[in-house]
Amino acid sequence: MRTQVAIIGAGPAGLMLAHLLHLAGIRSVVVETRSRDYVENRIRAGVLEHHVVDMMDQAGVGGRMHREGLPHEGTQLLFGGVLHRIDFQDLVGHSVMVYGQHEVVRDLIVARIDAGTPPLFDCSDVAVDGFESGAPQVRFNHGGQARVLDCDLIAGCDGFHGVCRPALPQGSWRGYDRVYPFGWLGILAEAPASSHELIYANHERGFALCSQRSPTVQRMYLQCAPDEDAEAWSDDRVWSELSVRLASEGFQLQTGRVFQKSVTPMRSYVAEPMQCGRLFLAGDAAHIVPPTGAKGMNSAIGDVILLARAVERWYGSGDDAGLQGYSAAALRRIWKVQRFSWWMTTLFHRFEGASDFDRRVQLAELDYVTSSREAAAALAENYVGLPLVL
Ligand code: FAS
Ligand code: PHB
Repeated sequence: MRTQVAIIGAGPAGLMLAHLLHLAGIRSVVVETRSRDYVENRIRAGVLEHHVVDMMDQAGVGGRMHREGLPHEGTQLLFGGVLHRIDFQDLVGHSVMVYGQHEVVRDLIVARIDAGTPPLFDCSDVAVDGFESGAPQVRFNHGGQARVLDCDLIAGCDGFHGVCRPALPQGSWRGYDRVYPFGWLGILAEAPASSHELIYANHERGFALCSQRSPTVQRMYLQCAPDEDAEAWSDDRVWSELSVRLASEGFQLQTGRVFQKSVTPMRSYVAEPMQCGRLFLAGDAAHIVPPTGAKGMNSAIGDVILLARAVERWYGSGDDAGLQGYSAAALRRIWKVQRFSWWMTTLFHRFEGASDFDRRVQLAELDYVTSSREAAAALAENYVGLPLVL
């Protein structure tokens, strides 16, 4: 087999990259270990930055997003039992779209199939090689057959637990890491929205987030221990804790049947550089953030927009400046995303062992952000999405 760009991973990064390259007339093959059903039903992110919304439209895959997604022009910060609105549209002239990551994945898979180049699902024993010698190769099994895919470039979009980052030569890269002492218990429930906008709550008992997936499905989160057993949380216990942490004047928690429950650990991680020879990392393969800033999927797509432009320039004119500068350009934005995600996480979560002074400073920061237009605008600018090229 031969193609121009081999893409490892059919998550948002890999699928969006394949689609953008297709629109530029560049051939690619997506190699994915899981089944189509698995990747289309993996519940993760829920908020699209305005750049991602625009890119979905420009790429011709935004139709269902506009029909089924929920535009949000602001968000609510809750502390001391009082809700404070951050008005994105008024402060920075942009909004976000509430539309599940799995929906984005579904839309992009359909686009790959319509283009006649469906991802290769259910692959195994995936290995990447030759990316330092200028003759990159991907080996894998598919349909019971050993396959070798020769290519010009490899895009490592295989997530945090993939094979591409570990394939980087020892000593050629390093990781920056922060593990948080808590996780999020996330639920999906058949219930109408409890709030017309997301609510980020700082409460003595811990963080809570009220989000949604559709007018009839709510997405809610509770700060918990990083190794919490989701099954130890009955529906009643979840609703009871959410009602305490989200309590505020005029707020009425809508409850219903919980049909999905899981615990996500919290971690910040960056691998530098994000490239080696003809191998380029994008998305969770290179960096992860705590979901407090709703940046995971958005920064993955931000990476591949940069990478697709660089690849198109290289094939179009032989100019490899974009490819050579990809990691530096992506990291300039990634580290600002890391900062914001870390800041939002420290602002809203309860840290065991925090002193009374720390707690007062946390509340003062929240008071500042909700009483200073400039501070609120800084939050809004980061939340709706920093410029793709900084
Ligand atoms: P992904 O991990 O999405 O995709 C990588 C793909 O590569 C997967 O399909 C995987 O099966 C495949 N793969 C792995 N190894 C492979 C191999 N060896 N060969 C071939 N394929 C391979 N972000 C938010 O913004 N908000 C959230 O609420 C949020 N919640 C999250 C909850 C969880 C449990 C997790 C793990 C992440 C969450 N994230 C959230 C972050 C998440 O949305 C990621 O940032 C996003 O999926 C990144 O997209 P990709 O880089 O494409 O990686
Ligand atoms: C979600 O809806 O899953 C979601 C929204 C905002 C976040 C994290 C998760 O910051």
